[in-house]
Amino acid sequence: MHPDALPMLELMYTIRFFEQRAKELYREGLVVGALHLYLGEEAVATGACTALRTDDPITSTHRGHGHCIAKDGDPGRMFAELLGKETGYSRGRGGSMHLFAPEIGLLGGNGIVGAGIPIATGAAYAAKYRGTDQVVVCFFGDGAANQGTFHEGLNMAALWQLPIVFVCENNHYAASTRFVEATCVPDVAGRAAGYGIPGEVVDGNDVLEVRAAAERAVNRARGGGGPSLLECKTFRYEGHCMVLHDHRFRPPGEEESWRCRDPVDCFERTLLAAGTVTDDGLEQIRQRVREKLAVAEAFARDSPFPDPAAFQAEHPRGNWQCVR
Ligand SMILES: Cc1ncc(C[n+]2csc(CCOP(=O)(O)OP(=O)(O)O)c2C)c(N)n1
Ligand SMILES: [Mg+2]
Repeated sequence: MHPDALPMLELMYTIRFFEQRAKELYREGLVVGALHLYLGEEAVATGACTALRTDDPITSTHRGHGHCIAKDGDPGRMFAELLGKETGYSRGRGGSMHLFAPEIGLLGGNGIVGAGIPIATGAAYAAKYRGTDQVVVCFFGDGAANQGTFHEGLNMAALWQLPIVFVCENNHYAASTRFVEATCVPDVAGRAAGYGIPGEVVDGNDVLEVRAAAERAVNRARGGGGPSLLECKTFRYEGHCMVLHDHRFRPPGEEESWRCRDPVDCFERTLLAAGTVTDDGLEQIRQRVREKLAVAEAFARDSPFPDPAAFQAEHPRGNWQCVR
C-alpha cells in the first residue's frame, strides 16, 4: 500500500466533512457570497496535491476548497473566509472562490472560468526562469477546457517546456451544460497531442490512481521533461452552486452510478481489504477530523468581521458599508 495512504484518507475525510459543514453554514445564512461544493471530487485534489512539495504552486478554481485542504490549508482560516471574517485567507474580502495562501503555494481560487490557466503557466515560467525546481499544478474544469486560455496556456507551456501539470477535473458538467453537449472529443486528455505533450485519462474517483499519475507527471516536470495534461474523470454530487441545483438536467441513474463509486467509500474498502486499517481505525480518523473541524469552525465563528473603515482606507473610491 502507498506509504501516504492513511494521510491521504484523512485529507479526503477533511474535504468531505468540511464541505458538508460549509453547506450547513450556507443554509444557516452565514456564508458570504456564492458557494460551490467539491463533494464527490475529493480524490482529485488529494491525489494531485500530495504529489507536491509545500513550495510547489497550484492554481485553483471557483470550486477550490478541496485544493486548499489538500495543500494543507488551515480549515479555520478557510471557514473564516467563507464567513467573511478578518481572519480568513483573504481577510474576509474574497469569500469561498478567493482563497489565497501563497505560504502553502496556493496562488488563489478564481471566479473566472479558465483564468487560473495563464496564472499557472506564468508561475511555471517564473520557476524555470529563476532556476528553482518547483512544479506547478493547474486545476481547471471540463468547462474551462473549452476556453481560449486552455489552448494558449498549453501551447505556451509546451513550447517553453515549462514545469507544469494541467489537471482537468472533468465532472461532466459546466454548470447545467453536459460535457458531451459542449465538447467535440470524448476526452480532454486527447487534446494534449495537439500541443505535443503527454495526455492521460485518469479515474478521478480513485485516489491511488490520481496520485500515481500525478507523481509521474510531477517527476517528469521536475526533471525538465516539460508539461503534461491529466484528465481526471469524476462527478460532483451537489448542484453547480448553492443557488443552482441542476440535478434536473441529469439523466436518470447517472448520479446513483457515480455514488456507487464514491471516492471515499472506495478508498476505505481498498484499505480495509489490504489490511492497512481496521473499521475502528477508520472511525478514529473520522473522529479526529470532526474534532479538528469543530475547532476550525469555532475559530471562524468567533473571529471578527473586517472593519468597514479599513475597507474604506484600502479602497478610498468605494463607499463601503457593513451589511450585517
Ligand atoms: C469566463 C467565464 N464564463 C462563464 C462563467 C460562469 N460560470 C461559472 S462556473 C461555470 C461552469 C464551469 O464549469 P467547469 O469548468 O466544468 O467547472 P465545474 O464547475 O464543473 O467545477 C460557468 C459557466 C464564468 N465564471 N467565467
Ligand atoms: Mg465541470
